[in-house]
Amino acid sequence: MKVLLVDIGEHYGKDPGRDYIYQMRKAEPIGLLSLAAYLQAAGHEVRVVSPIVYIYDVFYFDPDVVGISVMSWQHNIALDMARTVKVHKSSAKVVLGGPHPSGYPEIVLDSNIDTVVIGEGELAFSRYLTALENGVPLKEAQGIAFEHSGSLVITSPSPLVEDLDSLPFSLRTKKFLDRTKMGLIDYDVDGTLSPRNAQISSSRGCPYNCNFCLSSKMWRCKVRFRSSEKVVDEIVSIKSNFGITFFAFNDLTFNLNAKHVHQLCDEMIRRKVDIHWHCLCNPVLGDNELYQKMAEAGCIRIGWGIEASLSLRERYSKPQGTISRMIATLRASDQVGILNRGFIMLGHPEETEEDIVKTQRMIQSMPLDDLSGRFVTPFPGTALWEQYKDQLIVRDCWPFFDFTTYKPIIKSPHFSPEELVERQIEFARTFYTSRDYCRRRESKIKRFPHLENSFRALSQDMSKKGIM
Ligand code: B12
Ligand code: SF4
Repeated sequence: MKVLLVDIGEHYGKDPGRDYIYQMRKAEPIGLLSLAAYLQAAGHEVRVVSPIVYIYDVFYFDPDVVGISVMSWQHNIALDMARTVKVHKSSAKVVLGGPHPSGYPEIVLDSNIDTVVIGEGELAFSRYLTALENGVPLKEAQGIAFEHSGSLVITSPSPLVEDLDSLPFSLRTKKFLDRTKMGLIDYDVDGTLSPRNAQISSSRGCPYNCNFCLSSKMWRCKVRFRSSEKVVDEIVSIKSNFGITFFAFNDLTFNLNAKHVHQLCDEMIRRKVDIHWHCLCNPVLGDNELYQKMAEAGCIRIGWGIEASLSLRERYSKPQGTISRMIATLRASDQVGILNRGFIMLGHPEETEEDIVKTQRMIQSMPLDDLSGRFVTPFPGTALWEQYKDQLIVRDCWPFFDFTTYKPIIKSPHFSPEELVERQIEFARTFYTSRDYCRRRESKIKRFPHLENSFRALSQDMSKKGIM
């Protein structure tokens, strides 16, 4: 079959407000590129395109199926695209996948959408295409949602790919890699980095079930690992084919299994891959030895899910053990020269002024080099959505547009949305201008002089935005 896969990316709805805390890395649409490789290997003709050219391909590539990957903020854009596809080629099936439809399969009730694929796409989408080709009734395909007589039908879950090593490498292209861009603090760390970056996975899934996160819906709390040999084979092939030297691991909790991380790092060191990379970690896991090994293998920055370790109430009730553990972990990675970025969320409806002050104090005590401040966002499919879906601040005509984590979304009895934005800016300002932070930064540059560029770039950006 001919399958056109569309990455909505960041082309539409660019909102300057979204970038004010830090400049986000731009990445290739790795989910679609992984699907594309799998479908090609299964004999389909596949093309992955950006939204600028998709309509050209609807005419000239003439696909049987148009697949669109959707995040919540892209809800209306996906509906518009589906409508346009149907206007120009009514026989093409429109299939949505990715985080938003996985948590909000109701989107399939829109008359221009034929099917939603829920969660991991390789097996479910490929089997759906086979069912289409063979005229098998949709209800027999697993892991999908469709509309029948005005009602939503969700079929039984699709099996997950058991052996991740059996998947082909994602279909990288120069076109998508050339559009990628580093975030600020990890840009040009030692004057040799290319601003481009590639995403890579060493695992899928996360065993935890944080109330704001979609991971359990998408990957069903089941963690699967790739062998270190395969991961490094893929890194080596991307580096030699495209000259990429910076890699972003998209594992949900990279440091979940210390043995796996040690093996992977040993393999990178043994094969002298000579790259830089970053990953997302849980600050209550891992020890000095692990972070030492990661630094030796080229890790330059870790994004720490502070929220993933502490719920709002935990932050204020029994935090001491957890917070000391987090500080010890952050110190271990700080000591080997890794940049520590903390992810923190404000805007929980229970949060009071006093709570924000306490959170600030907690963050201030941690050896963090930069902060990514977000607002609590109840994505459909999460426990938080069920709790707060009736207390949202939304634009009527564009219901999910502000689901980017950069705007307050839940009505708060304590703050107006404007006040929350002010509090967030103030939070960042207090963090970056505090004596503790300035001392830490100076000490880090003294210990690791190659990081000076990164800190300078960050300070310039923060002062441009009026934060520093
Ligand atoms: C790495 C990552 C990023 C990276 C790279 C994103 C990218 N372009 O790949 C960066 C830092 C750039 C990023 C940015 C953002 N992210 Co992000 N990100 C992730 C993370 C941690 C991993 C994603 C990943 O690489 N997965 C591995 C690949 C293989 O999986 P996948 O992309 O989901 O694709 C599979 C399936 O979804 C499915 N599939 C996907 N598309 C399609 C399409 C079709 C037709 C079909 C059939 C199937 C299908 O098949 C694929 C293969 O199995 C997830 C966490 C999570 N739980 O998934 C959040 C996550 C995707 N991000 C999220 C958000 C909100 C954002 C931001 C809006 C803001 C933010 N908070 O960072 C921006 C938006 C950027 C944009 N393009 O608009 C949310 C999305 C929730 C939602 N409902 O919208 C998630 C789920 C985290 C969460 N809060 O739970 N992100
Ligand atoms: S927030 Fe992080 S730790 Fe929590 S469920 Fe999601 S991926 Fe796992």
